[in-house]
Amino acid sequence: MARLPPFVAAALLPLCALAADRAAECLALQETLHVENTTVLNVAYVAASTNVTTPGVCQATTPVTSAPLCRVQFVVNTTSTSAVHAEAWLPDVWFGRFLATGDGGLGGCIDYASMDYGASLHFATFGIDNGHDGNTGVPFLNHPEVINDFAWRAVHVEAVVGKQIVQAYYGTPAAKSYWLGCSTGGRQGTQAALKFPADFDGILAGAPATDWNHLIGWLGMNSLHVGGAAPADAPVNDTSPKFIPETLWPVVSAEILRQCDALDGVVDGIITEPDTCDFRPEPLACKGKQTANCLTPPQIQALRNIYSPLLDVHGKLLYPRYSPGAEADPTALAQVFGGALFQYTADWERYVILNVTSHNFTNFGVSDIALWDKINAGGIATFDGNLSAFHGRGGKFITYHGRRDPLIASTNSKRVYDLIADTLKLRSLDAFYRLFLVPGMGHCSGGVGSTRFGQGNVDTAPSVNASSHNILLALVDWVEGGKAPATIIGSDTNGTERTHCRYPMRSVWDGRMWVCL
Ligand SMILES: *[C@@H]1O[C@H](CO)[C@@H](O)[C@H](O)[C@H]1NC(C)=O
Ligand SMILES: *[C@@H]1O[C@H](CO)[C@@H](O)[C@H](O)[C@H]1NC(C)=O
Ligand SMILES: *[C@@H]1O[C@H](CO)[C@@H](O)[C@H](O)[C@H]1NC(C)=O
Ligand SMILES: *[C@@H]1O[C@H](CO)[C@@H](O)[C@H](O)[C@H]1NC(C)=O
Ligand SMILES: *[C@@H]1O[C@H](CO)[C@@H](O)[C@H](O)[C@H]1NC(C)=O
Ligand SMILES: *[C@@H]1O[C@H](CO)[C@@H](O)[C@H](O)[C@H]1NC(C)=O
Ligand SMILES: *[C@@H]1O[C@H](CO)[C@@H](O)[C@H](O)[C@H]1NC(C)=O
Ligand SMILES: *[C@@H]1O[C@H](CO)[C@@H](O)[C@H](O)[C@H]1NC(C)=O
Ligand SMILES: *[C@@H]1O[C@H](CO)[C@@H](O)[C@H](O)[C@H]1NC(C)=O
Ligand SMILES: [Ca+2]
Repeated sequence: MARLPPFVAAALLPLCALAADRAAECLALQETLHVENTTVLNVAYVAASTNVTTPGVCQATTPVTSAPLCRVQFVVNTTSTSAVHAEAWLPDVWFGRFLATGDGGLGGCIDYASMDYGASLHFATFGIDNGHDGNTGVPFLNHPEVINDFAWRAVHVEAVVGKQIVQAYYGTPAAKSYWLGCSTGGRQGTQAALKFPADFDGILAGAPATDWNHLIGWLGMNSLHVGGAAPADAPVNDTSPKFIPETLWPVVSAEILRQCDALDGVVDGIITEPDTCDFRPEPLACKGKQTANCLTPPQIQALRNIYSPLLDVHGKLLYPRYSPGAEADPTALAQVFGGALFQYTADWERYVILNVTSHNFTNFGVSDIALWDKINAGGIATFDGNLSAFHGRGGKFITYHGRRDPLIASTNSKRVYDLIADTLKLRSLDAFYRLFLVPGMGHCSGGVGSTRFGQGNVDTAPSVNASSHNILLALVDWVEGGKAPATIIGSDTNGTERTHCRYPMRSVWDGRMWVCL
């Protein structure tokens, strides 16, 4: 169980007050809250479970099950040409902890689902729009300060301003501060550990979009491998001989499983270690007069390209290959292999790198990615192994990655681990940094297997509300109780559990059960 900080009894005292008093204290923030560069937009006391909708273009509706809480919407000017919109959800029952949440994709949408999750666990929880409204790159065009917010500044502003709001509302500072995010949120958490090591005591960074320039370039290259040369906002290009239609992908996935499912000793539709899967597409080639359920030579070559690492012109690794098996996730077809160029690649190239609104992507390739590296807008790369300051201040970092992630190769999270270990000259990072690899899981959640372990996205409720099964509570126990998580137990919707291992340990079937070796 996550322990309560020592002063929590004091923090809970106001609970005895009537809800009406609580509501009045909340609404008073509209007048009493004074934080530098910050304007309070709206304050509301949310007394009971209700639905809230993201303002602006995001328009996601999320049920607030964590009520009663005080909701504060505010905006922080970061420069004269940039601002971060943010929210605080301050639960009546507060356990003395601060939690900042991150974003997804090109991320301008406050992650209400994660905010509700944090508040339900009694964190004073914050969310940000990462400095712009909506999940596209349009606001970056000729706005370098908006790029800076996205690349590194918004997470710092969230921590600095958020902690002041906690102090103002509860009358005492948060005892410990945490980060929760996945995908872009995982990159934001990593960036915070690198650039602002004092901001968070504990960071939970899922499927991090680290090595951003190479990742987004690689995703675009994957679209191009199947001929998707059109910009993302143009009609899909399914006329290329390289294009693999929707009906053929299940044939590809079945062949991948035929070759690799049993490598881990169990035929269960899960490739526990995709890095050992040496998938060969040749058996899928059309033979004789066969035209159905088989692939032409250009399609076979497309698969070879997809399942090979991306190298620069000198043969140096830019980004690991696509994970065999991950193509079975519906997001793969919807966003990467569907015939349109991956949207964020099109957006980054146009709005951040070339500063144009339209561009011909037919010849997009590693030379473009070299320019992305050179510009490295806002220091977005987030590929730096020097976590010595975060380690030195006693910070704890947990990361996790689904091995069937269709958007970010989990192999890259191993690569980041190795980079940190090399940089800090440590054989193991166990003392402060742990990576849990999750067989079968898609991007942040979902997929096949035991993918629910309290990581805070939708459909991640664990079967047991304890740090053995809940990775956020495990982080709290590590930060506050010194108890590091050796494993994390995931469950599926039926309660079937599997123990997830921390890298460099492997998940091994011993004939009876999965063990970490
Ligand atoms: C933030 O910037 C806006 C627009 O430039 C301005 O109207 C507002 O007064 C600024 N707010 C603060 C608190 O500086
Ligand atoms: C809240 O939204 C959910 C869907 O997310 C919907 O099922 C429910 O009916 C809504 N509740 C109210 C009170 O609008
Ligand atoms: C307030 O904004 C100015 C720039 O507009 C910046 O220099 C200053 O650091 C900001 N203050 C805080 C606390 O972020
Ligand atoms: C789960 O446990 C946490 C930490 O002990 C607690 O804050 C939370 O209220 C519990 N949630 C449920 C649904 O029991
Ligand atoms: C486009 O603008 C960004 C700043 O927003 C700058 O870093 C980049 O160098 C510009 N690109 C080119 C090709 O000039
Ligand atoms: C579609 O792909 C083909 C072959 O790769 C290419 O020649 C054509 O230009 C593409 N069409 C568009 C609209 O990008
Ligand atoms: C895009 O570039 C390719 C290769 O240079 C060329 O064949 C094609 O016509 C161009 N498409 C457009 C719409 O200009
Ligand atoms: C890592 O960063 C620290 C400052 O936080 C610096 O003192 C140290 O030299 C850096 N180490 C390496 C290997 O770059
Ligand atoms: C849960 O059990 C049902 C009924 O046996 C089955 O149809 C379903 O596929 C199972 N779900 C998972 C995630 O295994
Ligand atoms: Ca298997």
